[in-house]
Amino acid sequence: MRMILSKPIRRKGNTMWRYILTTTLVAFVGLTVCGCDKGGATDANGNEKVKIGFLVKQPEEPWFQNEWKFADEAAAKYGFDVIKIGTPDGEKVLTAIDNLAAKGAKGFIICTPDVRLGPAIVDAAKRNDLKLFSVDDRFIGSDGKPMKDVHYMGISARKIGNMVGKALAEEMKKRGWKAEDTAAMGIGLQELETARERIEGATETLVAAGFPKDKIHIGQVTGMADVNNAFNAADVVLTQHRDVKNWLVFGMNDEAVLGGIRALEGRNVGVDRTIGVGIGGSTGKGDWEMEKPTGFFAAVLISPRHHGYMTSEFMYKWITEGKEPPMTTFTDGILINRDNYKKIMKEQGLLD
Ligand code: FCA
Repeated sequence: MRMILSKPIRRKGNTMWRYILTTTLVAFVGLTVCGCDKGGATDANGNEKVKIGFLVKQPEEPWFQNEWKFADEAAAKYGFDVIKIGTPDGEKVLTAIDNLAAKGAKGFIICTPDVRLGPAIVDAAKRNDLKLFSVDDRFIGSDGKPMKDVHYMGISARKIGNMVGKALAEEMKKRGWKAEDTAAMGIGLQELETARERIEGATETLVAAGFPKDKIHIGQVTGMADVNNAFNAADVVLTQHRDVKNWLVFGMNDEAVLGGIRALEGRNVGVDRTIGVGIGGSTGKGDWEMEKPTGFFAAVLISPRHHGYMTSEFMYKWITEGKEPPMTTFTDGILINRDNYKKIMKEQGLLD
């Protein structure tokens, strides 16, 4: 290029062209670097990519890893960037929101570590001019009620709980277990509305199927609903009810049920005396990958694709087209077990 340009130009002109070329080059490099400095790649047209934050309370849990994975799929389709941040406590949430704004993000999706942080998160989003979408765990306002003015996607918790109760009752019948030999244990997380509804849903369906209400024992997790905390909650229930032969186990998620099953195994109550039905699928399937069956009998598979892909898509269109997402979206589940989980999870894009 330089050669062609320099040919017809006299020396003075030549110097001038060189100057123009050099400054253009410097400006071009400068612009590119400047784009990187703001933390953003550019799209095919050289425009800076839209950035969307995705904050989750338990980044180690497969459910949340899947949400991130599907958010990335939406990002690849539409050409935006997802900034993924694990925020296990309130301080981390607020720092993350400020950081997102500093990086030029335009909005974020969050599963909060504590639903009572709702009003503080709304304030932080407003202060930083960020659009906000809550997922999985619904914010609670200062009046103690769900914040219905914050966009939200959650699972149809009661309905999914009903599916759990039905699966437990049917399998108990199939095994011919007598009511007098059997008790049920539900592991919940009291402060979480979606968890309460899941537990209530399972309980009401068990009772409707004829299971005695006074034999349904609920344990509450302290902190996050992971297997360890659920194990501890289950241990309290089992210590209070030592004389039970067979156990039905349900909970707010797979982790809660697995905690219950591990606690039972610790007391030598194994697969022949346990029916556990989870909610999630991705963590529970670990038990189905083991050669020897455990008490984890089935799970309601819920959709991280919807909660990850769709929420990010909603947010992207909100930012770029001004299209406001629906205020509330509730998603469904599918009952899976050791025999059919591979097929169904493949169909749902959750297994290769
Ligand atoms: C809550 C639970 C998760 C998952 C999600 C849909 O956030 O903690 O395990 O069930 O709802």
